[in-house]
Amino acid sequence: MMPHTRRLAGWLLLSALLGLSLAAGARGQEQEPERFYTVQISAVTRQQRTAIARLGLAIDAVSPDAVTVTVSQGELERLRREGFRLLSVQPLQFPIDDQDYHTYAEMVAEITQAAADHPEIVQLAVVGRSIEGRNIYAVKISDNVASDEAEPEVLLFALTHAREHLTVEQALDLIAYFTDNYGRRGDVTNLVNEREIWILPNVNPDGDEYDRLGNGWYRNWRKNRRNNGDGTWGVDLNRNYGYRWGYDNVGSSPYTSSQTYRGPAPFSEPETQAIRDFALAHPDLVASISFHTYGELILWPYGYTYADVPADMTAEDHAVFVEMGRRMAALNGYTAMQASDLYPTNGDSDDWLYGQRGIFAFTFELYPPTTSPDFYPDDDVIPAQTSRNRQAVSALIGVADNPHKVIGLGGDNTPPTAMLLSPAAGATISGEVLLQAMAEDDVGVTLVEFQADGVPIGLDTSAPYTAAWGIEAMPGPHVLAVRAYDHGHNIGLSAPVAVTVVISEPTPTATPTATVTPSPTATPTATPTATATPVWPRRLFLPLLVTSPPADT
Ligand code: GEM
Ligand code: CA
Ligand code: ZN
Ligand code: CA
Repeated sequence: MMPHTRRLAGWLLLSALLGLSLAAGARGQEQEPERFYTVQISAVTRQQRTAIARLGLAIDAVSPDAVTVTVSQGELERLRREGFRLLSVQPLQFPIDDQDYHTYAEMVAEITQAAADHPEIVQLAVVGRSIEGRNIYAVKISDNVASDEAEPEVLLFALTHAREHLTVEQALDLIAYFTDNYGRRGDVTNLVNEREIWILPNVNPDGDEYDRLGNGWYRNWRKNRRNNGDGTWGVDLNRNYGYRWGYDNVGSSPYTSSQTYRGPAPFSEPETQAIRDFALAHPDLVASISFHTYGELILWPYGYTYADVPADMTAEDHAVFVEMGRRMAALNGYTAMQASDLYPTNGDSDDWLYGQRGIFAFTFELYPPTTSPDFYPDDDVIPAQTSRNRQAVSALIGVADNPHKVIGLGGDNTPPTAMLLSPAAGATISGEVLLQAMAEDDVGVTLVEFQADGVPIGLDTSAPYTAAWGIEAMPGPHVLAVRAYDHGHNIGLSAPVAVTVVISEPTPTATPTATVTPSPTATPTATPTATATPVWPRRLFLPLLVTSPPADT
């Protein structure tokens, strides 16, 4: 057909210009990437949304009056044929500037580096292989990382869907946050000590690689890279899990060409098998988050039914999902709801993780909130849109000792009491400040964080709780306080203590007795000149205050 031939010729020329190889014959059958459109379809009722879901299209976003889908040329023609009211049709935009996104190889390099930098708390594992043989990595973050301790475990996994590249960045941000702040921030240190955090940054590496054409061009790929044997490729991994798999043809599709093709059998795909086997091998897993884009949503099970509390969910568990959804949404500004309130799915990961394993399984739909810039936001949004979720994720990890405690059903809900014993309020201190605190808890204090002016200056895990603050360079008034943590990650805050620091010769013998991790001994770039003011500190101890102010609290 003429138009097709011309399009193919155009693509070949473009490929040559961009230096792309047409190795597609070896790996796929697509000689040119299909054209895709972002389409808004008028839909006001759940029934209308369901009619759209029934087409087997992947729904990107739902607003009160429209459903946004990304469709191929052929699917667009079908929508028009079947009389759907299309509010807008836009060719998919591909940003050129994607340099900061991590390819699979760059992701592997990054997590390998994290393990090398933090060997005490980071360990890599390969939990499976993709259909094309790529490793599916898990990053374990915990104290005594080499041993499987009796600690609650949390699973965070990303890139179920190939084009949702921001989710890899989300996983990498969390890895950096939990490792780089270990021994610095009390909240992070307590979570790492008291939990086992498992982060799988890329569970669909084949799709991820396939989606990336290079030079900022993408294929808008969603599924894995299964050869369906009929000229079509890919299974929707988020329809392939074995809980009520294939429950109906609305929440997943039996057709191989569909974006929501559920595969020939439950867990037919190695990528979903890897997560299934991981969850079965880790009985301490109590909560999970599957990261997707987009919509800025927090979703909880079930997807297979509209019922809020069906027979296979307890009323208590439902109340926990609602409460944790509410708490996390308050921390990241997303909207929390039951998954099927968006649209029905069957065979998704959360339904299996909860239905089969009782795990409090959430899906986060990351930035953006609406259809622009859909799956391919510019890389400059990465820092803000991933760090935004640190506290929401931490909140889920924090209650993992017993999620039912968030609705008042058992668990450790009682915060420690904490008090700064010295220095005394109103004290004038010359040189280094030695702090001592008292903390008590019904179950047990796990960590004490010392703060000056709201910023952590020292951590201690065992009584007597002490820290030394080398603030010789910062004379003036300061407010000191103590935060104590327990196994339930409850926080007790002491009364603030105001002190004044004056300049003097520091005491050379004063050293902290015990800290979790030695304070970083970062050398300042500008050393004081020899002619500088008298009795300026001999030790160039840079307090944490200067080297690493926490980004948020
Ligand atoms: C969703 S994620 C699944 C959430 N469940 C329901 N019922 N909405 C998907 O898999 O279609 C969106 C996405 O792909 O990001
Ligand atoms: Ca541990
Ligand atoms: Zn997705
Ligand atoms: Ca307690």
